[in-house]
Amino acid sequence: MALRLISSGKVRELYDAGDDLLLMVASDRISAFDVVLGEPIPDKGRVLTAMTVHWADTLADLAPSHLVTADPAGLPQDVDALAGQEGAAPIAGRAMLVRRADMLPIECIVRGYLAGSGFKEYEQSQTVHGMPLPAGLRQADRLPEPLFTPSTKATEGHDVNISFDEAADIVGKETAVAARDMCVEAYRRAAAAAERQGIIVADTKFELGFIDGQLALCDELLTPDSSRFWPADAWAPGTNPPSYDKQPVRDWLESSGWDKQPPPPALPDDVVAATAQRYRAAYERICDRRLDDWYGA
Ligand code: PZK
Repeated sequence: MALRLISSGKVRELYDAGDDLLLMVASDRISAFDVVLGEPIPDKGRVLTAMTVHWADTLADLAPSHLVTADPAGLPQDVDALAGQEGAAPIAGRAMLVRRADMLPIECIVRGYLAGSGFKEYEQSQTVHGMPLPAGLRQADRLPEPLFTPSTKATEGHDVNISFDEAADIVGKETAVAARDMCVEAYRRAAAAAERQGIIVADTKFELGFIDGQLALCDELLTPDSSRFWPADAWAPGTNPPSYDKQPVRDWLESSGWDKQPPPPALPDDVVAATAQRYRAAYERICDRRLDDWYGA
């Protein structure tokens, strides 16, 4: 049976694998300033997949996940036909078989540090996501407690922040409470583990769904594409810390004079190589594993 494409994101594809299973394939594509660049980052798809599997395993006692397997031996036979279709790197190591879930129509974001839109809001109103915070916090400061800051999935453009009560109106109070508790605890656990490895998880986005009536972690888990990772040694409150993974791309694009409208300029080889190195280092440091030990090496 051929794998039918269900959904194509900026950097990932989702296929129907039959029997209530889906195949999620992470490409090597990279986006910056909301635009997908023309040059793939070698091994980026393997890094995202390996990290997701690492976190699904690490958090397994806290929450079930949709993951079935990333072992190429356990994937449907038809995956080999996909590589040609995508014209890209081999599928091994960047594909995950997952269980189909009834997805919650909200994004479950947890913020442990004051960054991005959270910092902008704080500057204006001393709140994050409408929640009052102590005075005197600086950009990149650690928050007193991690905050659950859900949003709705916009079909186009940026997601819209919603309050906890609005999330409860959408998914039901009981589910909203369970989602919040699961995500905040998963963030605490992952952030503490990453911190021991010298990486700050400033914030992260979870996607949850029901599988067999149980709330489960779905989608990618605590990857550079769903999280803000900062090197702890470059972290300083009052500054905007560099992104662990994408900073070479952002810096080069900023210095290129690009107006941030598509099409983006072609990335030079040295910027691609530096970025690939950062993704590899992110996996090896945060997960304390070697990328060469992951499928598809
Ligand atoms: C699901 N997405 C986002 C879009 C991607 C991913 N286990 C699941 N069951 C049902 N639906 C989804 C999942 C998961 N994960 C995830 N959309 C639907 C998405 C495009 C490409 F890889």
